[in-house]
Amino acid sequence: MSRRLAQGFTGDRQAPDAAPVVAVVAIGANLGDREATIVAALHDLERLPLTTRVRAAEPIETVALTPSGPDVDAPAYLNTVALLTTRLAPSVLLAYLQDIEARHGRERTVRWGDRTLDLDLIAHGDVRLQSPRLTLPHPRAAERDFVLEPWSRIDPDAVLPGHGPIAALLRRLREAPS
Ligand code: A4P
Ligand code: MG
Repeated sequence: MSRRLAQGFTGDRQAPDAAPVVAVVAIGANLGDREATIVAALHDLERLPLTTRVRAAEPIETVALTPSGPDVDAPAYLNTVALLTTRLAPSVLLAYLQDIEARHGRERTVRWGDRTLDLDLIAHGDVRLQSPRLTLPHPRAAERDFVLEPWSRIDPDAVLPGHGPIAALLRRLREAPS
């Protein structure tokens, strides 16, 4: 076991001999061949070190959410969620996710801009963490239908740390006036 990969760069304190945890990765794409990119990204996730299992939901088509709200004229997203069984520390996993995004042509221009691939770390076991590079759980996950819906399809009983069962979060989102 690599101590550095399990311990992280920023003191995120995953003990080197810690049991594997389930990490939740949200995947989104709204440019290029979205499906092919997502399939390739899932293969990349399967090849990560200290990671033994990757399960993903069937991708769903979603309307682009922009800083000014949902935009039906923007390219639509394919969104899915992958569950990784991993011993990688959160900060190390995030660095791998950003490397995979870059290899699939991700460019950062405007906030919430169109992208070939976005990989967000939604949760890492029950870790709660706030650092300049990484917040866990992902600060907007509880409000995101396009995260909670695919996640609930592969793990209906999942809990978002600090927010509660994702089934209840989804119900609340759908009952909220839009
Ligand atoms: N960062 C901090 N915490 C995390 C985390 N838990 N996971 C930092 C990933 N990154 C995290 O991210 C910006 C910075 O957040 C990074 O430098 C990282 O260190 P980014 O990937 O460069 O940019 P982003 O994804 O545009 O930012 P953000 O604010 O995370 O975006 P959101 O909130 O995820 O929204 N509409 C649909 N239908 N489907 C989508 O998937 N996605 C977005 C992005 C907007 N609209 C969408 C979708
Ligand atoms: Mg992102």
